[in-house]
Amino acid sequence: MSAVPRVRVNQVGYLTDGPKAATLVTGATAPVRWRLLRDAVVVAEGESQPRGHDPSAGLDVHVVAFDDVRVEGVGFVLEADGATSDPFAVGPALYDDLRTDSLVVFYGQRSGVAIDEALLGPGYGRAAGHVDVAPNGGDGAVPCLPAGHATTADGVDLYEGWTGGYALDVTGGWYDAGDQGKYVVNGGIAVAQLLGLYERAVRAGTADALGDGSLRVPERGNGVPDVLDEVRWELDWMLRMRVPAGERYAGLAHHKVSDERWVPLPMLPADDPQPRFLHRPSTAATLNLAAVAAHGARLFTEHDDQYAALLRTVALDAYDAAHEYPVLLAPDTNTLANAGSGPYDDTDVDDDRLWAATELYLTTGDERFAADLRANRYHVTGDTPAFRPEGFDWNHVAAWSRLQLATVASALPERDAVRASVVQAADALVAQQATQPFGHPYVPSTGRYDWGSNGLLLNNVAVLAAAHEITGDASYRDAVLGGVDYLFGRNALGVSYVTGYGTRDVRNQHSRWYAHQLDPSLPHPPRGTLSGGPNSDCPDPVSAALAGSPAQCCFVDDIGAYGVNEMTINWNSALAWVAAYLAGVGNR
Ligand code: 9MR
Repeated sequence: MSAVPRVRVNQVGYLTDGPKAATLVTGATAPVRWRLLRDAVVVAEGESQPRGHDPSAGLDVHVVAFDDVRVEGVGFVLEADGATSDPFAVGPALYDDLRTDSLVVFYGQRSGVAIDEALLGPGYGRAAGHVDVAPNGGDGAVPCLPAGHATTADGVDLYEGWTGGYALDVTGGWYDAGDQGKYVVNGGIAVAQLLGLYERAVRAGTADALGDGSLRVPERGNGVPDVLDEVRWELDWMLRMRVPAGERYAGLAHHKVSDERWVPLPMLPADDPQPRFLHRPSTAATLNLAAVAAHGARLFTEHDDQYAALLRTVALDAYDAAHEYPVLLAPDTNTLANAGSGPYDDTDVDDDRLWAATELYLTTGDERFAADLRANRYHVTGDTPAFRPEGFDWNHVAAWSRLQLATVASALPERDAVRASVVQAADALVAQQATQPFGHPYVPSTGRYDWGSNGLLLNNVAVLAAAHEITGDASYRDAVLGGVDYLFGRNALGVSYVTGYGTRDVRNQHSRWYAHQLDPSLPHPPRGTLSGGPNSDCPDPVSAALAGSPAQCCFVDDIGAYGVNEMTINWNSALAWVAAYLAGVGNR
């Protein structure tokens, strides 16, 4: 591929009536002339705005704004300062495919079932993983983590004597990322965002685009919206993760099921030879279950009232169980417990509690949950900010709760205050976005980009989209559109972080089965797969070579660079939420 052009654009394109801006890398101190061309014909021209040195990119840059262009078509290029951009489109419906592609990625993460290449695409079929077929131990009867596995070198048992001593059928669910683990706490936010995008589409009148037959999933044609079918695959698994009655911690959810040791790449799920274990239950996992079961109960009512009733009961029981064990934490250990899985440790579960109370309140209208919201330090009446410039994620769900409380109909007396808090958070993001010559609303207070920065950025974008819904003010929609340009190429490296979208798209996300880089007989990740993106910590052996680089440059499209270039369900759910919004607004 040719060298990255100095004019960085959204390689997918710009919505006809949306904002349009690019970033030019140049040492020029004065404005330079730019021209927008199609088929060598000048469509528009103007002068750039010098923006000086951008520390997040380590580059001197100008902004090229061409908002007034309304001509539709493909093959536009921007020329400035002797450089020519990658080609892009201008059109009304650029994100329709992404709405479905980003969701079908979840089908490819399914565990416990063969993946049908007729659905996911040629070359994407694979045998069922973890179904008790050798060499897999399978997930049909997974034992609890052996005693001693959570004991530190100093002899501290971080599981406080818990040994479980039973086995559970935890077949199904989604693999969290490029590994073979299944984790309740990143499954939770992923389910929430898929349910949330459907719920939002219902409010916006665009749910037909997500209805039965809209996705390439095995359940298409069953009369249920396909996105709900996909969600149910994970919800059913989360239900299986509950501690059985009569056991210690009965009613809580196990934090995760994982391999004992990491397996090398590539490794198809069906070939995974590692023993698998259930890790100790946690309050966070249990509150995640309560939240998404309550949320699911609301949305499944119309399609399967028995399932909805079951989810409602599960949610209430989980909420009560979490009340009984308010701070049972999943430790971040370097013991054997975490020798084959991500820790997903979380020392603050008040936000998880806020979220569970939120969804239970929205589903039941029960005052008990409103009272719990008021007592929570993340609520509007509390003293802890729910929104952070770093974005929300699996570990910080207070902001997501606010978005839900602000947009889902309810009789909560504080609802207007919640809505105002979302708009205030969006205004802060818009102000930060204006400082960024690459136009992205992600300005961490430390200047360092976190693990999964692209997912965090997208969740900031979701706050902007919620402000659009709340106020009807189109400037928030423009902020959303400007914000996603970064993901599709308007960034320091000129890459599109979504596979299959743009000229220079990322394709080698860390995955044990989409491992084309290591074994050409295996596919790349499917279209619509997001890469986690720049991570200032450069925590893996491949990205380590980039340590100390400007934040945006801490990225490489290499399968070994798991700290900067993995794919996960919780980042793709952020992408799917925003893509569903974008497809909706683009077609109006
Ligand atoms: O997304 C997770 C990120 O927020 C954490 O900082 C990081 C380190 O604990 O782990 C990330 O999650 C990874 C998990 O631990 C293992 N599977 C892949 C996940 C994405 O890289």
